[in-house]
Amino acid sequence: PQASNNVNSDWMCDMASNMEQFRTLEKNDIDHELTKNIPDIPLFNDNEIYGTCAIISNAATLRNSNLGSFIDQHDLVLRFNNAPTKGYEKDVGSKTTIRILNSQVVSKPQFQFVSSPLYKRLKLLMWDPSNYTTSIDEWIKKPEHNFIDNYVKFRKNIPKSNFHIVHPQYLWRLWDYIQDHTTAHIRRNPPSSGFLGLSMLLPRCTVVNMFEFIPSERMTHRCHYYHEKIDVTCTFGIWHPLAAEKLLMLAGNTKPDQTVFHTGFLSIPGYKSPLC
Ligand code: NCC
Repeated sequence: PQASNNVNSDWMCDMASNMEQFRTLEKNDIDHELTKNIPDIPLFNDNEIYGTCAIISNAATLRNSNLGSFIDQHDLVLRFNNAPTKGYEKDVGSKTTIRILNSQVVSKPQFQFVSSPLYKRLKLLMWDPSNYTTSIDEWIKKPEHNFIDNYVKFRKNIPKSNFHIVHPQYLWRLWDYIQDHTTAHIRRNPPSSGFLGLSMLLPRCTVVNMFEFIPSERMTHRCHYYHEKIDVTCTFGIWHPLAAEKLLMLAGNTKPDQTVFHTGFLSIPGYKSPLC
């Protein structure tokens, strides 16, 4: 097919104008050891704009996709958590500009966050869930996962690292946005790292290509491309409002079905797009 599907980028343009701006924790948000260690440099400079951006899900359907060299051609590549590239280059590429990590990855010993080479020489952004009504003071006293020691350790080991933390209340503004654009009631749990990545990149990229967020014909019950574990909730959601996120992504997509379901990616125009 040549033409695009029914392009409905209304939600995406609405996101541009109606959603609170992506926000990371700042030094003066709270007086705490954590915020003292936030880098002086921002995650992105104001004028840091990219042409093509790729967001690589951790989905098992990436296996045998052969998308690696196409992914590596993007100006910016975003990956998640502990997803490896080594050994999987043919399918997922090798370039990584930024990683979004949930606080389990930063805190749990199994991920060896402070020592692993996976988290070096790239931008890092982490998030930790809070309750909808929790203040930032309450959250910092009792985060969901105790990531603070490892955050501080990492920052002290590598003072030049560009490693920021999502403002916990921003996650709830993003959740509000999803609920406001979804007919069904969604669970009151923060959006997944994938949707957070989209909201972070839409203002910075001319186009955001999202790989295997909508499962392609390689659909499997396995969870991740780098594990054999069977868990279909990774794809359809159990804790995050994952299905609602994916329907919004699909609503903003400009690519034909062939690209989404056969090749394995969808494409969302960035904020500066003339479509808005
Ligand atoms: O699995 P996860 O997600 O690391 O995947 C990153 C993003 O890719 C998209 N995804 C993933 C698998 C799949 N089959 N389909 C997908 O669409 C999702 O958008 C997802 O956000 C996370 O979001 O941080 C998450 O992290 C994992 C886990 O903590 C890490 O992988 C580290 O092991 C969570 N799983 C558990 O806690 C058991 C998952 O709920 C969310």
